[in-house]
Amino acid sequence: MKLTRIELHWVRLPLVAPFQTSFGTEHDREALLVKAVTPDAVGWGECVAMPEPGYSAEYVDGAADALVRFLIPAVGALPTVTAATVGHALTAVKGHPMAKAALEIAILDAQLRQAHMPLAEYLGAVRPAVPAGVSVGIMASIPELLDAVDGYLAAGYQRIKLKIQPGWDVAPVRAVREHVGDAVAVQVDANGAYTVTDAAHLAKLDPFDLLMIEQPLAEDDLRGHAALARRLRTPICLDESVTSPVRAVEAIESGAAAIINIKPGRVGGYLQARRIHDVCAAHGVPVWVGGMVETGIGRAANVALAALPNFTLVGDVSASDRFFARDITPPVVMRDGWIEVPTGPGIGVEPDEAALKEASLRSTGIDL
Ligand code: NPQ
Ligand code: MG
Repeated sequence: MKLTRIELHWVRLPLVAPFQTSFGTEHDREALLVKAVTPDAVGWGECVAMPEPGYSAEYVDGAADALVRFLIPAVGALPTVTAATVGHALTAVKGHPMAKAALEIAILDAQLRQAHMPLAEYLGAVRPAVPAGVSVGIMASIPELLDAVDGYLAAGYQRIKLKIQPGWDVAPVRAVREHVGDAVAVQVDANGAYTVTDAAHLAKLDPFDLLMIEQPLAEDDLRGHAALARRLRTPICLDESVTSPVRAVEAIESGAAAIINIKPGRVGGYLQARRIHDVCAAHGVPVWVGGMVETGIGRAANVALAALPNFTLVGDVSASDRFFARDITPPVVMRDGWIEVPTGPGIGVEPDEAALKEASLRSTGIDL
């Protein structure tokens, strides 16, 4: 396949409600979309970096700079390109996994559209639909939190994830467990807001029968997570810490993680995400697909990934309307708590011209 042009599109979508996590409060989603143009097809990818480096070191304009100056020229220099060779061509550039992932999936989408093959089929999906889970932000009060949870359960979500931080942990989790009863699947995510000295405090979450506690400690603290795991009954899931298949094995073998959250952006792409899925399966460790408040572009691709066999836990795979009144693609929808895996070629969706125009902040194109 010959790449003729790459475009970057900066977009901003208002959120239906503010989304607060331990690293900040978002009122809208600013994202970067990558369009790969070939003589026979175009493909789309989404860079999940946020405007500020709060979740990880990457941020939108840094990712765009890395793409324009290093990553796009590196794939542009290839005589011919397929998605399976993109990763190798980009290894000379250190870091920037979210930027790399966006470029790779845009190229893969173009390639699969040309081949009339859905992304799910290419990745090895084994189910036609995936269960929908929802991530619930930190709220101003417990009654507000219970209202939000009630709304998501009424909508059909099969699993609730509560964002926690010091000062918003035991009391809201207790309140939710008492409110929803024992049958509802609940887990929590701290985005690294605690330290290992909080072990006794975090053990107070044990009575609430949580599926897991996600990333309680800092990204680089595998030893701390292993030590914490010995103090908790609640299983530990790692998100930010797992940046590669090697890191996944380290996390598993050190006892730091019993479960792994896989986000294609965090690990450098859907192919790397599949490798982590495979290595976790080989270790008997279940995985689930994380979310980064994606537009329909990234969301549709995540649904395809979640259909692989070892994605046995419910992911942060929500309908578009969890976050956006108007997505830039036809919305990803949930029916009876399930989201259908796209069956069209490539990622199965593309931006709606008018919606993209409305959300657009700016764009640039590089002819190759
Ligand atoms: C997580 N996601 O699992 C994250 C991180 C996160 C769905 O909880 C705007 C854009 C706000 C991306 C908040 C979920 C965000 C974001 C949180 C990503 O850690
Ligand atoms: Mg997380």
